[in-house]
Amino acid sequence: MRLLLIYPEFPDTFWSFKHALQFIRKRASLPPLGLLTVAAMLPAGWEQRLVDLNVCKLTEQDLQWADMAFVSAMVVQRDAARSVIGRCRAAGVTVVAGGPLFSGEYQQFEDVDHFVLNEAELTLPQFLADLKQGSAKHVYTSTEFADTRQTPVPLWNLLDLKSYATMAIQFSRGCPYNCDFCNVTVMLGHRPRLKSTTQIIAELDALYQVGWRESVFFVDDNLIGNKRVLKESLLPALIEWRKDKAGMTFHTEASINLADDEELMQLMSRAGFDMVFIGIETPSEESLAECGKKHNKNRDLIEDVKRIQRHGIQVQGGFIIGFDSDTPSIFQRQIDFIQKSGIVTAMVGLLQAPIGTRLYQRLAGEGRLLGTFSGDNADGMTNIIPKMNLEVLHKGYETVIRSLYTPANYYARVKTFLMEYKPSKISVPLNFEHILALFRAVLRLGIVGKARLEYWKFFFWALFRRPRQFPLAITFAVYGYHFRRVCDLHVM
Ligand code: B12
Ligand code: SF4
Repeated sequence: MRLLLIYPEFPDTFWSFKHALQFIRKRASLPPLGLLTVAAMLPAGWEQRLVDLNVCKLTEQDLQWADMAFVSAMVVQRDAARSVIGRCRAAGVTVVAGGPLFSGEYQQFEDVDHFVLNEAELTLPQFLADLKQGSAKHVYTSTEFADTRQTPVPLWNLLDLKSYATMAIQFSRGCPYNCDFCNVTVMLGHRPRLKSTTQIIAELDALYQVGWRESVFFVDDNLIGNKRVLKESLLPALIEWRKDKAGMTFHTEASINLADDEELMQLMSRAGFDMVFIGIETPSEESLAECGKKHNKNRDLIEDVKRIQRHGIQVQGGFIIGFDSDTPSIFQRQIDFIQKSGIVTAMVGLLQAPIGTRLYQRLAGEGRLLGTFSGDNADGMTNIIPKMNLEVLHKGYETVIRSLYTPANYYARVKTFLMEYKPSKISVPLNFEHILALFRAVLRLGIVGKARLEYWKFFFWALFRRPRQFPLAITFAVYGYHFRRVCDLHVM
């Protein structure tokens, strides 16, 4: 069997980091971990080629070579996935589709030969067995959750490592909480399913052996879903593991109650975690109650963020506008909150209702749904009929985005963050590519860029006031450039 593993192209979005990646001459921020994991579950005799359309092209030669194509995608890649499927079909290549896009809405894709949905650990073996017998069915699905202790080490050797800014590994799936807009729990359940510490060390060893030294994203829905195992097993093992290693900082996603646990923050920092994405959502207590985000209620969210920052862990934040309880005052409240928190990477989106969520069911019952979820949380679109006047909501949203990403506000936020942040000693060593990136930033942002005055003010502030964090400061300047470009695309 000759197999193509195809990952369709992402549009130009907040998280694509497309405009920032060119500074470090990388093509994509992260690899398609789902496909690499599936690749490791296939029979040994199969020949496999990975075609990640974010880093290379799908050529006619690829299509002529292949017997079969495995396509993976999330909703934001919907259009690109259609186009890939069309090309495979036209070339007579059998198409097998899986991953979050198809698990949620496979009925919308008529041209796919076989859907192998939900977690491949559960559905792929039956497909492979039927395929061998010549009796493969159209749809394979499961309502169970997989035992991740059986998940194999992803096939890293299929990747062109040089094309990626970050690598990805996964320790757990699922989240114990129950926010009504979130489809993580719909797809992956409430009980965090963990890999063993031995599995994670084996994955990191495999990455280290292929030469990876840059950052690694633990793509868990909520890394701290099982704190006991983290504290007693994984984090001590990671601290031990990195003693004779260079580089390889970690980042992840977690809930805000990380800020309540001094020991956990300390262990994470020592293990090499320097960044965490947290769903903060809103400073409005009413809206937090409405969406069931109980763990964010009745706390000083700004102080929580700062406490995490002081442990050497940068906080990225997700924010949502358009809850039923939101009034027009929410726009300024969100701006003030984000500026004060020093959350530099603030992903602000309008409330959307993904299929299968509690929110989707409630709004369907109230006749308040408008088509499907666009797949991009930060494109200023919504598939719900909000309580607030839609025009007021759109205008207010635009004001929030524009305000947060003006050079003046953006750099002010970076400074707020750098004043609070206490970096740990673990970092990715500077290399020639990083130095070149600094020169490209000077050229693009300091000479050609429209915001060059703000750039130079910030450059010298960071150089003299925060010299140890100067590389991080320049990285933020580059991210700011990306965010401004994306804002221009989405909120004009
Ligand atoms: C890493 C990640 C990203 C990375 C993407 C990196 C990349 N190159 O893929 C980044 C940070 C860029 C990202 C961004 C976004 N993401 Co994202 N992301 C994730 C995350 C946390 C992990 C994905 C992952 O690697 N999982 C590990 C692998 C092993 O799991 P998997 O891919 O699902 O694969 C398994 C099965 O699905 C199946 N499978 C997968 N593909 C295939 C293919 C075949 C043929 C077969 C047989 C089986 C199969 O087998 C695998 C093993 O069981 C998931 C949440 C999650 N837990 O999965 C969200 C998730 C995929 N993201 C999501 C969303 C909405 C986004 C954003 C729109 C905004 C946001 N909320 O962050 C943006 C849009 C992307 C963009 N660039 O514009 C949603 C997708 C919802 C959907 N139905 O599509 C998810 C599910 C989180 C959520 N519930 O909100 N994301
Ligand atoms: S805490 Fe995050 S991952 Fe967990 S249910 Fe809420 S939004 Fe989803």
